[in-house]
Amino acid sequence: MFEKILIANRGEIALRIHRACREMGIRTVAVHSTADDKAMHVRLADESVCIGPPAARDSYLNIPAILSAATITGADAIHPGLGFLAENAAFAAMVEEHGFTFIGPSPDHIRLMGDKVAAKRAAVELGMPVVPGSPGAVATVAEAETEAVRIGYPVLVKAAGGGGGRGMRVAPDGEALRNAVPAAQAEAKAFFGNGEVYLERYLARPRHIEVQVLGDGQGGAIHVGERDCSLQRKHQKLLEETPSPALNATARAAIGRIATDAVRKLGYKSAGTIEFLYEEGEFFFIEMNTRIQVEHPISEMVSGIDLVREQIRIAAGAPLGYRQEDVKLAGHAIECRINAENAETFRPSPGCITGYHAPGGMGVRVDSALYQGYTVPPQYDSLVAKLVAHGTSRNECLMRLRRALEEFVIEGIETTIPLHQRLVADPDFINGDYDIHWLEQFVARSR
Ligand code: MV4
Repeated sequence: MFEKILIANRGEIALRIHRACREMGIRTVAVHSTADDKAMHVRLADESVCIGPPAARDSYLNIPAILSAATITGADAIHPGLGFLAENAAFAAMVEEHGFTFIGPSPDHIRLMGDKVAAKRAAVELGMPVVPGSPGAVATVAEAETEAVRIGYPVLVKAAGGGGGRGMRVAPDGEALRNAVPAAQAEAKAFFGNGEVYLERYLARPRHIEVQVLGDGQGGAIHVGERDCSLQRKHQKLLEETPSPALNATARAAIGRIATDAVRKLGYKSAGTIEFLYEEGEFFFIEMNTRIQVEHPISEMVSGIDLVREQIRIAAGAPLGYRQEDVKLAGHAIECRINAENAETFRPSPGCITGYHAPGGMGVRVDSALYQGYTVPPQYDSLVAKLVAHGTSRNECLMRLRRALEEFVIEGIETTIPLHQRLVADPDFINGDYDIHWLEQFVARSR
């Protein structure tokens, strides 16, 4: 097992990784920008190294500085967390070339899933259902039109280098497509340095359901249930829950089986998430994320499996500590993402935390790097806390969540807590009756 891990991240996820390391008896190295010298992840780590100025590109994305920090502190392994360098295949390769272990999948798997056209082709070969679409990238408007007629309008033009919703365009007819293709190609080229675009049938009102998987690259593969991540706005998730209110036991077992079969065939080694759109009883693969995700705690709450510990064990060469029949999913869990933003305008609200009290009690977990007197810097993501509730039923989970939202005190900055309070009181939400577009309407009418 590793003796020392460098955590190449900040905020709540850096803390989350530190906690897993501590429990495993592994020492930790924090890295930080000059804006983060008083951050909780730096305070808790055994050692810390300043790796640059506030701008992420000069610090948390500064590969030479991170590798130097690992060298001078004698770390064995590097955990990238999420965001920043977590899905950078070149970084993963460099980490290994410098003699450290990358706590994540192989560079080849990161690269494969980063190219959405290649990922979709792989998904088909792995036996996963995909959205009907062009077999690969479309090079010209003429080719796109031929494909669109075959697929049927409306179609969605997507960027191969994209993901997370950037560079997508809906084309309801041929005329729209003739504009959408060159526009999407230009945008994709400018944004991702890859101008390739492909077409899919546009699903009007799907839910976004993702399956948490673990693979050990030695034939071991499990899933830890699904998460319903449909409650999002501008591709930013607000609240996630597991199990999905939309699935019955048969559908759940089917999608879990499809995901684990794919992970095993791929020889995938680490934690990952396979994303699907779900509409009218059908699943369609869209992407695979090769990192630990923000919403991983809800899967931990229903399974009792420490996903970060499993990532570390697997990276150290251990086989998976669980077989599928050992995975018992119990009860219901919901995560509220609490951002330092105005709850109506979503304007960022960095600043000093003048008062702080986190909720606790039965079935409540808070992952946050906040403390009273800390100043939330303006340079990074606005996520400041994840409030996770667990209950034996969805209703019990919701009662605890409402109670915990009421208890939570964060003073000195604005947060999205008031929005969460409105959301958990809404009849549609209470009935589990929502799709990927529902939250936008809710925000518009609740302002
Ligand atoms: C789609 C879709 C409808 N039809 N694909 C957006 C993010 C990217 N990962 C995939 N996305 C979508 N792909 C087809 N064929 C609608 C979306 C989409 C979406 C998906 C998941 C969560 C939120 C979303 C918000 C808008 C659009």
